[in-house]
Amino acid sequence: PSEPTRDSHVAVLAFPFGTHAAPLLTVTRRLASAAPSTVFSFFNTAHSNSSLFSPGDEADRLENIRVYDVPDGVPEGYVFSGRPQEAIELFLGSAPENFRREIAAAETEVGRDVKCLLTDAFFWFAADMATEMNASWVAFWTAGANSLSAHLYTDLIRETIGVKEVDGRMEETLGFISGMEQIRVKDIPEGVVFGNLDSVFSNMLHQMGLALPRATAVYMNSFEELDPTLTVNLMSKFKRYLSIGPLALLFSPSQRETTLHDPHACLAWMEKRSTDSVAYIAFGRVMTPPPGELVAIAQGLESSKVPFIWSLQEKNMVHLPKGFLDRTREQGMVVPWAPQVELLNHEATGVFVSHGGWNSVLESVSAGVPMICRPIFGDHALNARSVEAVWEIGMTIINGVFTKDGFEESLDRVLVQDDGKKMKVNAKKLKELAKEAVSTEGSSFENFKGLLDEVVKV
Ligand code: U2F
Ligand code: KMP
Repeated sequence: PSEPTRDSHVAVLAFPFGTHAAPLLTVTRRLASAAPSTVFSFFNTAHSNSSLFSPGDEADRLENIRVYDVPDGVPEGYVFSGRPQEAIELFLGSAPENFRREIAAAETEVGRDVKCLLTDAFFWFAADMATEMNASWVAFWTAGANSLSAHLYTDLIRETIGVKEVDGRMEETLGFISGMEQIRVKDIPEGVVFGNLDSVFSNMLHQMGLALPRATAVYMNSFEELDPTLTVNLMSKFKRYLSIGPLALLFSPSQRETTLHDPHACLAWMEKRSTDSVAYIAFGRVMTPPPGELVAIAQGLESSKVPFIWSLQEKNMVHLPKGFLDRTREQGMVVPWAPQVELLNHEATGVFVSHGGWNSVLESVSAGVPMICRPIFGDHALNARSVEAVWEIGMTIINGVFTKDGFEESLDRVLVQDDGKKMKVNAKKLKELAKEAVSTEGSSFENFKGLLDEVVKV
């Protein structure tokens, strides 16, 4: 049987680390179901693909999404030295040529030239690729407006603040960028004015900031009303700037792409807890606080007696104090993976203790849950600063890192004190704005139509 005719062909290029590929796939699925006659070829490493698509999932796949594996760039027999970002650097080193080759193969298979590159915004080289291919470039920034702005304005920030010798200027604010008045120099991701400015990763972010104004459209998992001033600012910098989130609200739990995965029965456990009482703790996929801080979290939980669900990778459980799991069997549970969105939306959840990764922040906003943030790297400190000082829906952990007393005091502030009540009220207000944004004729609803238009037009 011959393939049905397709009007267009979109190549989707995923960044296979952190929580980047999953939201890109979510958006691809939405676009593909809205444009059934367009083919979407999804390029990602085999490793990342295997975490996105479970083997029995085949039936779930849309007919117009084709999934391709691209090499991870690790040479045969390569021995990892353990440097941070080593895997990312190897991947990026060969990504442009690998993507080019796989796209050419897909064009032959589908029988249509690619007319649009829909990529993670990190892939700044897609600007040139799109020009060569006579295709459009639509870029997905998977984090928030503040961090996007930090990379877009990197040269301006460097000229204004200086580079490297910035120790004395850490508390200064970025009043010279409209919408970043509350952000301090110390909140900016490393590699902009401090840290290693010459790493592959820092260079990628800098090049990205220079290339994105060439994109046909830049879109984000956020909503305009969350950062109204920055939205206006960024709209003036890009050809088209589209906030289409929160993605977590675009799909009711039953419609979400993954069938609910709750092997440890966290949700059943929640049923027995009272309203706003539980601390949900999780730190994303990339890094966990060091062992000493995991101990401090455990001690703080035990002495505060706050009921908890703690999502902690299996390999880190050895760091928990002796007997902790036994002693807290009634108080809470430690699980290697939790249904985060569903837990945040459960009325028993009172606080989200997080590293401040963008997906987590927006999921907390969407659920109206206040946060305690312990930033680890990249955009976390910017997100934590917005949570604390811009939206006032939470706080950065007292002392900047987990200590037993600081954690206990932070939990008390959010769960018990008047301060925490204000955070909750503000979080609920943002949740309402988020719901409006994704409802019919809301800003994100309209922006999604704009995105669809940019992606499928031939
Ligand atoms: C990178 O993000 P991370 O993986 O560090 O963290 P998040 O953006 O917070 O995303 C974590 C996701 O994993 C889900 C959770 C989020 O969607 O709901 N999850 C879950 O379902 N169950 C669990 O037990 C634990 C997590 C990067 F590190 C950040 O700096 C960036 O902001 C981010 C986006 O670019 O990508
Ligand atoms: C590994 C990762 C990420 C990272 C650093 C790593 C990642 C990510 C970011 C990031 C950096 C600056 C930003 C926003 C995000 O950094 O996934 O402004 O998104 O070592 O996986």
